[in-house]
Amino acid sequence: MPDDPIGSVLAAFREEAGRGVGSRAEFERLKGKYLGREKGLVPGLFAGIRDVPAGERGAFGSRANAAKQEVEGAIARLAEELQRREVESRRAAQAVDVTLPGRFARRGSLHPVTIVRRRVEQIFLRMGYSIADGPELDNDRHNFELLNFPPEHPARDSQDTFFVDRKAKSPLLLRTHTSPVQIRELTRRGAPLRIIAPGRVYRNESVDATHAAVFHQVEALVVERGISMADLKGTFEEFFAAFFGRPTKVRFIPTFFPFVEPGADVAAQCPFCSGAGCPKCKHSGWLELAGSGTVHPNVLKACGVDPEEYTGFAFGMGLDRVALLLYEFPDLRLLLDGDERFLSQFAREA
Ligand code: 2NL
Repeated sequence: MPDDPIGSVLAAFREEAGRGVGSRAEFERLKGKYLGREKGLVPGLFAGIRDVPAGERGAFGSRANAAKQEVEGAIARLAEELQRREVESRRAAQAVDVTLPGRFARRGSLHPVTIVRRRVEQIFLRMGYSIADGPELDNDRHNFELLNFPPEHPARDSQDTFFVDRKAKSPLLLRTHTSPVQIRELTRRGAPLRIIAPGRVYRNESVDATHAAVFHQVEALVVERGISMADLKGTFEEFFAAFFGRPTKVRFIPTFFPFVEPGADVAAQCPFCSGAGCPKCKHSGWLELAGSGTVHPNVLKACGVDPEEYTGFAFGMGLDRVALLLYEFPDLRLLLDGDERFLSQFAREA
């Protein structure tokens, strides 16, 4: 036992603590060495009180207590200091270097068919139509039967239609037009009615640059008292004027669809050459953009509407071809490939 065990423990502690601690491990070692319950030097001082002559024990005890307080105080300050350094180094590790160049978030763009669809929707919304939606997987009844297709009509052939379940009570198929949406809407809401039904449709076609098996259309259906082909023609004139931004002549070419009578293909005077002839209209001066007609009485009846009281017109227009016309890309398949080099060229908002 040295002459002054308290003095030498304190001196050793002051020297070590004065050097500071570089890490939590060093701190724990220092704390254990001096304050450890079993082998700590400070508790050891108290154990050594046995060897102190009886008359000096009081003074020894007071000094030992003072030493203990000094060591505990210094250890607590070292712990705080260590904690502060740890927090600081975590913060530094996460810090943002504001002088680095920023990371640019890449912005998306709208699909060309979405742009065209939204423009068409806006125009018809202004004309008082509502937008209807429905399933892409539908059945023969809604896609064909209620639309006055005879049972043996060629469109019902698997050459033209993707059937999903032929054994179902009404065979399941991928809709070949959005007419079934309109059929449901007319059945549910009745007349008068003024709707458009935009959406994706499917036909079992051999795919090439100008034919797709998956494409998009907008159909329209108006059922009111006294509706005629004249209303249909006026509607197209108003629509094309808004869509092309200029007055546009409209021509009807008689044709046949089972769900309308009479039926007409709709040609708009080519807005790119004002009818003079250009590559876009294949030098004809006209663009055939839709099929249309006045709704067949059988279709009205099938939807619970009395054809003696109400008449209607309807039309269907392909959106993919309109997009191709506006943006002049070379291949319809680009619309389905999801190639960003193509898609990122279109507007970000519309
Ligand atoms: C085309 C032809 C057309 C219709 C669609 C229709 C819908 C109902 C009743 C009657 Cl619910 N008609 N739709 C009428 C005529 C033509 O589309 O060539 N589309 C691209």
